[in-house]
Amino acid sequence: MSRLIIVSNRVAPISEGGPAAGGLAVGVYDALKETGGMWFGWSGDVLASGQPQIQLEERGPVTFATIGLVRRDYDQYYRGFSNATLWPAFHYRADLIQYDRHDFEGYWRVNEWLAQQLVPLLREDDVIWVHDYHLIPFAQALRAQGVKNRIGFFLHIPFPASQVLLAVPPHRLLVEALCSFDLLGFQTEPDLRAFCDYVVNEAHGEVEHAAKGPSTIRAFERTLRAAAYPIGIYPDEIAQLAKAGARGKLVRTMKATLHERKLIMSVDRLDYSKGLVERFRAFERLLDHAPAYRNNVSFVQIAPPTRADMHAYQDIRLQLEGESGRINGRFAELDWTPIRYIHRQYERQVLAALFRESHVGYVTPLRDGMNLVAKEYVSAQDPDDPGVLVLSCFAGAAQELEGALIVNPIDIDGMAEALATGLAMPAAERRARYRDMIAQLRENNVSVWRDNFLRDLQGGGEKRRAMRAKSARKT
Ligand code: GDG
Repeated sequence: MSRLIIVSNRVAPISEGGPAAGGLAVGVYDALKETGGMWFGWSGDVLASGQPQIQLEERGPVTFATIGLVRRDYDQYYRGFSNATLWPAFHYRADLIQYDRHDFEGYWRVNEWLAQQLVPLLREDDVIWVHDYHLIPFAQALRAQGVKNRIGFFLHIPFPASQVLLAVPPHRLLVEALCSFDLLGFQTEPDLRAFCDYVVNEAHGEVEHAAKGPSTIRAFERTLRAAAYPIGIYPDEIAQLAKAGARGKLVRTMKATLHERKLIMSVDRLDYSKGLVERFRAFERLLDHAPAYRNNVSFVQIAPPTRADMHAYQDIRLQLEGESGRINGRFAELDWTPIRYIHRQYERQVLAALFRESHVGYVTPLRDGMNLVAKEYVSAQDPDDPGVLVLSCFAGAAQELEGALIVNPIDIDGMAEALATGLAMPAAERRARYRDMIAQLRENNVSVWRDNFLRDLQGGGEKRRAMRAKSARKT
């Protein structure tokens, strides 16, 4: 069996017996343990001076290979082009795109440099799986250094419609670089369609859809394949965590403070793509239009900090602090705070238990590749008395979770109505919706996601070798 090489911007901190890692990290790490291999990426360290050196750490059949970034590379590759240009563009926020040619050059340079660091560690039959928007040029950089291995790419965030992508000045270079991979994976069919649309209409390439399996793309003098692979989680593990967490002191104390009031729960990194301001306003609209909910429902928003050294993230934080203060000032009573907005991280087990205790999971991003919180919320529910998921139509998860109350996060009244519907939904309907969604989550868990992607990546390689052998026989 070939070794698997995972390349991602950050290498997930996984330690046996240590704090539980997220589903994605666990799924990828499990695959690595089965095949043996390496996880390569940035260590998270930013060096003030000196030359970064690769650190290798062996854990059984898996090698963790990490490297620091010098300050300029961090600023240009990570804060700059990845997070100030690509992140807003790919989340349809053309108004927030910042573009600086030097940052773009830095992004490209760091990809080439990272590829150079990886090359000496590679073996001929390694299969390489690159993750996310920080590393779009990675395969092209490897190919330029003579690497012939199979290389796949999975995009965790949405792929934007062409008209939005065109706002990123080097859009053509980015798509050309994507065409150096052998297999591209997107979260959803709409993302795949957006990519194919660019290939056909902007790059004048060809797309051949298959009845089953990935589409074939011909563009920039390369042939590759692309498909949607919606990422999953391990739902039964979340259910276990939720049950165990419900017995914990923190969750019991929190429940006591509710005094039988209903609970609406949200958990998101504090990111402008997550639609938090609109969500707060829709909760306010509910209190406005349905006074019976005043002092009868509490909304808990956990929003741990992320990319806090960037202006756009400082702005959204200020905006949310303003909104939660305003709404609480308007409706709070001596014994009731309508919105508990908490700007910090909690343990996974605490989150899962809070999901289980709540009546509504309120997940309304303006755009999201998938949104694992939506899947975790459903998984954490008590099958006999489940809560209701209110889910944005712009989360990738909405393509699968048909049992959710699907809302448009721009429609404040619509979201307020969905909250009211969720809070009042009879148990039989809640159970039916839950059964539908949990079956889907079990069927498409994170192992299925990983295995489907790797099967297509490796299968593509076999097909290519057979084609090469056939043409060699002809000559
Ligand atoms: C990207 C894409 C795609 C959150 N707060 C805490 C905490 N979390 C965990 C959640 C969940 C994860 O972080 C967040 O995942 P999401 O999918 O919701 O969002 P992104 O971080 O934006 O992830 C997204 C994903 O990649 C995977 O492909 O779904 O669309 O944007 O697991 O539970 N975990 C802990 N404490 C917190 O306070 N322990």
